[in-house]
Amino acid sequence: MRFLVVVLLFALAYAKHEKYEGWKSYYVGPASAEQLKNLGPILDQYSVDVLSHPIVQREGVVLVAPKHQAGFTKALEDLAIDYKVHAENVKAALDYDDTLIAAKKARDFTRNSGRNVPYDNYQTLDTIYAYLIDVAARFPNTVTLVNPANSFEGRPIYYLKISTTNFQDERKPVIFIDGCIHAREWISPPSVTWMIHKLTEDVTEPDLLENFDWIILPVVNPDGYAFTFSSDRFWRKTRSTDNHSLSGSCPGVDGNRNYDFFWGTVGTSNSPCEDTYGGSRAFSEVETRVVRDLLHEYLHRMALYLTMHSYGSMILYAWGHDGSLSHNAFALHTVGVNMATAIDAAKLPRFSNYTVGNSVLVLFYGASGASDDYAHLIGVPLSYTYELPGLQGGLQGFHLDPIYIEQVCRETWEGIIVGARRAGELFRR
Ligand code: 0X9
Ligand code: ZN
Repeated sequence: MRFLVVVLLFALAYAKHEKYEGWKSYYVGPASAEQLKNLGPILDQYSVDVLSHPIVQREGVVLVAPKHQAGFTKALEDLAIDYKVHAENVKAALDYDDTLIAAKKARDFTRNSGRNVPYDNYQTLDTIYAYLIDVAARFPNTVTLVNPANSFEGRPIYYLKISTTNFQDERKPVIFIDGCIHAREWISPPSVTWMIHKLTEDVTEPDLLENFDWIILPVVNPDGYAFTFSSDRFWRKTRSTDNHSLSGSCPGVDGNRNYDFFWGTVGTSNSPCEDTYGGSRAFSEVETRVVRDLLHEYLHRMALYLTMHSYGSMILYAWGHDGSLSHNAFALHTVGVNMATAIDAAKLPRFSNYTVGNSVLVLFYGASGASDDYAHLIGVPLSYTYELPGLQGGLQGFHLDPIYIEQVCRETWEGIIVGARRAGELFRR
């Protein structure tokens, strides 16, 4: 019997990531703006899945299915765009990632006698939620746990309100930070939950707790996140099936194409089988409606909204559909640079410096229906997408090795400190 269980467990472990058998991943490094522009249509033509967006002179990482590999590499060669293979077999690289996660878990287990926190590894939704519930119970004077709605599949969506005055002091600016609208961007929940840690368990910047009211929503898309653990590591969307006649076989909507900002126009697909499917209408998804409602509820005093994605070490701002600049572009840029400079000063030398700018001008692709633009459109003066750091050249897997998670949390917090203080100054004025 025991033998059977072992065999079964083994079989299960090896059945994992099966979908990616034979897929390859590539570093792609456009040398000029011209090459970056030409790359866009190639990525579309070969249904390439972009894990990290290439920018000029900084390579990105993309996934390519077996049937498209020959065409894709030929197209790059024809345009003299630099590329190299990152993983010969994506399934094997994912298996390798799993061993890194398991190894760190085993090491930590002996250190902290089995207590898991969401910022020491890539943790399950249950572990993240247990932490939120625990913090709310331990810090009842400053923390309130809220479950505004459940996800499409019925999981709670949770956020924490952190405030020394229970959100009663209307003069305080509100800062709203969310994470993991894109399910596969696993570095996002640790970075966001670390902020909770820094505002509760380890307060080293008391002014941030005293002077601001915080809304922190670590996992906008719990269904998608759970699915990346159970079935498909690279799942990006929600898991809804009520958008389209094809949604039964192709579930989910790209949450960051579902907001009512030039919805359905640029860098988005109207096919539910695509990763950037925008949904049947703006705010078709309960998950994006939760974020929308929070933005509106506290809009009159919301100074800063951040949505944490990965990866690429970038801080991006409006307008993300056409590259035009908002009236607040100067403040957006200077505060963005201030945050990036603080992070760069705290980062490890092997991580890239942050790039700051309008998202179209940095990424060379427009995307409508994103949360950063929607927040800014309705009046949040400072609204940004963070693309957190990711894989560094030379590593074999796709996750940032979990040994670097805490580093990313710490350096990102340095950016938040500066961003919050600058937002506070601007808001008061
Ligand atoms: O494409 C996205 O949604 C974001 N990149 S990601 O790799 N995390 O998917 C970038 C969004 C930038 N913001 C806007 N285009 N408004
Ligand atoms: Zn993302």
